[in-house]
Amino acid sequence: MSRLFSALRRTQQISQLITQPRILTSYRSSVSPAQLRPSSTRSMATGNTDKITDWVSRNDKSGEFKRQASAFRNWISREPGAEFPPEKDRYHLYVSYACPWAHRTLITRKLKGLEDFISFTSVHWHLGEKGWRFATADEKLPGENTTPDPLHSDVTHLRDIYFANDPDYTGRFTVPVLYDKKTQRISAEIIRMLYYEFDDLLPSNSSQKLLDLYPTNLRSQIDTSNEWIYNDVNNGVYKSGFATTQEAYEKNVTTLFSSLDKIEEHLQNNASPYFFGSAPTEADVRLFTTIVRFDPVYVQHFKCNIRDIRSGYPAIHRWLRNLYWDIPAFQETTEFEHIKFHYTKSHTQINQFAITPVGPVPDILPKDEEVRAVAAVKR
Ligand SMILES: N[C@@H](CCC(=O)N[C@@H](CS)C(=O)NCC(=O)O)C(=O)O
Repeated sequence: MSRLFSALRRTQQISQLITQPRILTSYRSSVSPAQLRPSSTRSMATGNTDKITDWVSRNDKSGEFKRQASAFRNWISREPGAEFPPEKDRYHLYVSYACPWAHRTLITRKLKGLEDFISFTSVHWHLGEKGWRFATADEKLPGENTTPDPLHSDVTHLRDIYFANDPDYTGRFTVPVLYDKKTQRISAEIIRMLYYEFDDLLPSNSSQKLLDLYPTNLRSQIDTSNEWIYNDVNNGVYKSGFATTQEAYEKNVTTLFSSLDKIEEHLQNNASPYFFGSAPTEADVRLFTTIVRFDPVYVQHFKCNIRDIRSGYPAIHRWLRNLYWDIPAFQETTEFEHIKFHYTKSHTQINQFAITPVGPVPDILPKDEEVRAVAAVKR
C-alpha cells in the first residue's frame, strides 16, 4: 500500500509541477518561534499590496475569482527516513470552522480517529484586514478549540505563522495549515496525508484504521469527480459570489447549477448513502463541506439562488442529511455560527452592513422533516 501511495504522490507532484510551477521552489528553511514577528509590524493585509477584500485582483478585467494554489506542500510520510514522519503530538492543525477546505481536514481527522495524535485550533470566524486572527482568552466562541494560539503566546494572527515559515511570503494567509511543532515548518496539503500515513499508530483492526477514504478500486472515479466538482461546485460558489461582473457571475452560477443537476442525477441512481461505494470516501468529505453551507450561506450571500438544496435537490438533500445525522465526524465538526458569521460579516465588499440573514431555519433539517412545499407534495 505505501509503495502505491508514494507512486501516487509522485504523480501528484508531477501534476503540481505542471500546473503550479511556483510551489516547490517556495520552500524555505524554518525560522525559530523567537523570530515570529508580531503582525502589527506588517502594514499589508495579504503579504502583498492587495486588500483582504480584493478577492478578484483589481487588474483582472474578467471579474473572475481565481483561488490561489497552496504554497507549502510538505508531506508527512511513514516511509523510513521521511523528513516528516507520523508522530503523536508532533503536528498541529490551524483551521477555521467557517472554511470548507479546513472543515475537510477536521472531518478526516475524526473519521480516521486521529484526535489524540493531531491537535488543532480554530481561528475566530472573522477574517479582518490582517487575515485570520485567533480568539482572545475572554472571547467565548462556539466550537471546540476556538482559543488563542496554544503554541505561541505572542501570536495573534495566522499570518505570523506564515511569516515565520517564510519571511518573504507574498500570498494570502489561508487555512488549513498543518504545523510541525518540531521543525516549525508548515504544510497546506493535508487531507490525503491523514488517510494512511498515521495508520501504523492506530490500534490494529480499529474501524478508523480500516476506513479507506481513497480505495484503489474507486480512485479513478474519485479523481474524475474531484476535477469538475472542485472547479464547478466547491470553488464554483466562490466564483459566483466573488464575481465583479454580471457576465462572470452568470457564467459561473449556471455552471454550478448544471453540475449540481449532474450530482443529483448521480445520487438519485445510487442505492448507497455515500457518493461512491458502500462507505464514506474522499468524495463525500469534499462535497459535504460545500453542500452543508449551501442553504445557510451560498444561496443568498453568493447569489447561488437558482434553486436551494432543501427544496430543489431531494437526492443531494438526503445524502447530506445521512452524513450529518448518522456520522459524528460530519456533525461534530460543523459549526453553523462560524459559517454564517464568517461569510456575512467578513466580505464587506458583498455585504456592506455585515447583516447576517436569519434564515433558513433550521440551518439543516432533521431527516424526517421537509420544507412545507416538499412535505405537501409527499403527502
Ligand atoms: N489552500 C486551500 C484553500 C484554502 C482557502 O482558500 N482558505 C480560505 C478560507 S475558505 C482562506 O483561508 N482565506 C483567507 C484569505 O484568502 O485571506 C486549498 O486549495 O486546499
